[in-house]
Amino acid sequence: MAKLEIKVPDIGDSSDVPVIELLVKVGDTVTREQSLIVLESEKATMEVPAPEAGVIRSLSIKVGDKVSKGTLIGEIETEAAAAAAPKVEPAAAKTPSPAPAGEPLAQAKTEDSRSELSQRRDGGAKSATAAPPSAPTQPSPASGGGQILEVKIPDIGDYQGVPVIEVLVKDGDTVTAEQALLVLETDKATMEVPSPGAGVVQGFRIKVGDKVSKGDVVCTLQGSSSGAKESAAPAASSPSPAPAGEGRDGGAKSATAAPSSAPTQPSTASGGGLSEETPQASSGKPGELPYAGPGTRKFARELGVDLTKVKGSGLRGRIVVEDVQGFVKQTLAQPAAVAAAPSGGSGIPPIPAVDFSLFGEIETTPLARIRKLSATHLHRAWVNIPHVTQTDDADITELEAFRKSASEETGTKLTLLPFVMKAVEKAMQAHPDFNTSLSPDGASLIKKKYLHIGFAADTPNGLVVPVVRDVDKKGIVQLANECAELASRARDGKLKPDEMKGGCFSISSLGGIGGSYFTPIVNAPEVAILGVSRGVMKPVWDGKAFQPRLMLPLSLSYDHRVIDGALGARFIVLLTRLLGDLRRLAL
Ligand code: CAO
Repeated sequence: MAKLEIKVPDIGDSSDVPVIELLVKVGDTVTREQSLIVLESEKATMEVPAPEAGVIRSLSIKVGDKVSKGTLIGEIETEAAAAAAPKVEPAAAKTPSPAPAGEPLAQAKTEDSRSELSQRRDGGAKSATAAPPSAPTQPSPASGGGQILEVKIPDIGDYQGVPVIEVLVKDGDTVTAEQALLVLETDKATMEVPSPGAGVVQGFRIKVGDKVSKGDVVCTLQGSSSGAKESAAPAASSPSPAPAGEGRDGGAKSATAAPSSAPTQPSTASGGGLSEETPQASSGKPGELPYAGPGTRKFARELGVDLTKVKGSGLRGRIVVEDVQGFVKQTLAQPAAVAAAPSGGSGIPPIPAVDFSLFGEIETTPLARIRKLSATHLHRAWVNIPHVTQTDDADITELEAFRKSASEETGTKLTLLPFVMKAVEKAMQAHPDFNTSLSPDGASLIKKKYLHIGFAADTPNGLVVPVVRDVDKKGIVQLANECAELASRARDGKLKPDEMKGGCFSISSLGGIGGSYFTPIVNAPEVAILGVSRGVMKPVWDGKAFQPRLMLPLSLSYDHRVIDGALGARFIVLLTRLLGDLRRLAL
């Protein structure tokens, strides 16, 4: 068993980088490469992994501390470390630890980077031949003045095939130097690739999900007069994560360095190889992108969570895994709330809650089940169906006289409802589009070869719609009896569920109560509903004089996806004729 010091590895030019998250505590058993802490510089979010598997014996830093290369993070007790200790020396040399051998390696690495980068820059600025594949840009003269820069994926260490998780620009976009073009994500780091200069994006060839490596062409930038130089300057001052790739190369070159060297590099450094003078893949918060670490991003992606909608609770609003979990819980809870709520959903802001007790005494009573169900049903129909309501008056003077005498003759109480029901049935036969439903995908019309009509019944527990079957096969007296019987059982709450299903059309009769026209809501998936109001005596001009006539206000609402205005008007005109002329109704 041996204790191994864990130190902050080479994090490029950055120093005093804040620790924003501790992912382990003393006593935790960790695996090799497991992330221990999260650092965040201006441009990079970096996770520092464990150099070996073992037990965390001490932690010397806390959230908010500022660390630089070589800062002691803590100690890990590991048998592997003890066994490997002699071999690891070169690895330690690669780490940013104060080990004497470490510095030369770290320096060499930095120098390598610089020399490679200056080559790139020289190549970019002076000649295309000098530009190696890793060069991010290849300026060439543009016909319209300025330069055409070929933007490539910069050195992202020895990582190959890094997934693109976000594309931030498209062809034709004008970008400024340093503006993020796309975001890459390794398992440990999120990196943005900024534009090497100002110009217009052309030939953008990367899409989300593509896997990219150093040197892959991203796009060209047209009209960039300052080109690579323009981008190089600001990059120089930006913190550049350590070149893990090279670090790993170093590890590979040195047999003794073995794997232990790599973990001491911040994993963000997988975006390494970045220099002060090149457009670089920088990790971390990319402009308007949600502020979250790679682990959180991965977690969010697995759940299909859009991080832009999640509020971060971490330091400076950083989104952490718990925020994503909370968002998912809240989202899952919403549909139930929306279904139960009288408003909300469909992107429509809900009606704000009001504390009515501020204005006087109140009493809150839970809604009856039927009322809650019909609220949901009506709301759904109102929101989903484009309603049109067409009104007209039917002259029922003769019908009313007949209704009264027939009631006496038959001994059956004949209200207006069965007459209206029969008239509706005849109008539906004439206009079969009223006896249809739209398929759920809205792509076809389902024609029904039966004709059942429901009627709205007002009950103490709320509105129900019993359905009279095969109206076309029944006479007025039978319809009157069935309506009375169904209405009576509806009021007593004794309707069977099946007796409220299968309707092709609905009638809502408020004539017994009063009022004139109204806007009935289509009883989906039916396509139309007739509102009947109270018949009143009105003076009607017969061409010679005003005559007192009993006029019945009718309000026909229909689904405009299925029934157009002309058909709606034809239907209601036919209905008034049928109700106005008993002979037609008898046909
Ligand atoms: N014009 C004038 N008088 C009318 C009339 C009309 N349009 N409709 C009914 N009447 C009269 C009836 O003839 C009856 O009078 P008498 O007792 O003198 O004969 C009286 O009003 C009561 O009739 P009714 O309403 O009890 O009977 P009905 O068959 O016409 O209606 C029913 C039955 C179940 C439809 C009705 O009782 C009912 O519940 N209506 C409310 C429907 C409703 O709430 N719709 C709204 C749905 S959307 O929220």
